[in-house]
Amino acid sequence: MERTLFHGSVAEKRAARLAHRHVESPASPGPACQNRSVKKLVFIPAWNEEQSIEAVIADAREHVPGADVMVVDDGSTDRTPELARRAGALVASLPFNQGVGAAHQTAYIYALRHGYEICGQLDGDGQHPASEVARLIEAVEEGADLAVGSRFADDVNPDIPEYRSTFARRLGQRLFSLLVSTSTRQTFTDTTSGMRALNVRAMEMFAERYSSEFAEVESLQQAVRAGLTVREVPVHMVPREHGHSFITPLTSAFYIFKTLVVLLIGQLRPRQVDQ
Ligand SMILES: Nc1nc2c(ncn2[C@@H]2O[C@H](COP(=O)(O)OP(=O)(O)OP(=O)(O)O)[C@@H](O)[C@H]2O)c(=O)[nH]1
Ligand SMILES: [Mg+2]
Repeated sequence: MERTLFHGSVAEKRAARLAHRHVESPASPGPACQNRSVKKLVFIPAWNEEQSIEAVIADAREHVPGADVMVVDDGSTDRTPELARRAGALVASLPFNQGVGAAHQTAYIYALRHGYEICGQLDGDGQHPASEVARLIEAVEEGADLAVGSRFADDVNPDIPEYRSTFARRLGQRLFSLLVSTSTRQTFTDTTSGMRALNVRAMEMFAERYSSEFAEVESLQQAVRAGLTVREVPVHMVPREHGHSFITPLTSAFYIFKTLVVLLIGQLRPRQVDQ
């Protein structure tokens, strides 16, 4: 049975827009689920990631064997959807590129409508080892509403090469961490991390309202201020092996400025709980 998720006009319009996506079944069934007690979806937002998508799907199927794997193809113009289907993933195709936040939100809506209880997410460029996403899912199973992988926290596995960011982006990340930590009264070291796991409570919130542009940073502020339990888990991430980052120094600077404005506005919204 489908759940009715959208009541507000903005959310309704967004849902209608996202509903244009086309979800196709995998070409071959995934591996046998080891733990079927909790229905899990691992999804991968992907925009022109044909060089890495098959390996990312294989990694997800290996390390989260009880989960269904879905690629949210964000209007790719390369062979990303075709290769994803061939690798055995479900494919949700957005009709045109809408930004990573819309890709995330599509997956949350899909997960809720199809009864998934936990959802894990990792990028399509191969920077997020699925074994780390499995640890985030564990954190949600242990009680977190939202678990976020942090590449800047301590206690990470020394066997995986360390992720390096540019100086400008590290500076921006420090600034976001400071602002989000102040706003939420909780310490966050990696506010732009797209490696996450969520339960139904968090998915419902983000299905209703989620920024397409400031997805990762704003969602942390939004979740904590709404009273959700958000846990940061130390993880390793690796540099991109293929393709190119969609982020340039100029877009970084502009993004930092716009995110600061969004966080300040978020700070003005009423807080739903006092911690
Ligand atoms: N940038 C961007 N990424 C998208 C979009 N839609 C889906 N994605 C996917 O979102 C993930 C994150 O994008 P990246 O450009 O790798 O962003 P990032 O990991 O923060 O940046 P890098 O560390 O430079 O790779 C990738 O899997 C993209 O394929 C979009 O519209 N813009
Ligand atoms: Mg990336």
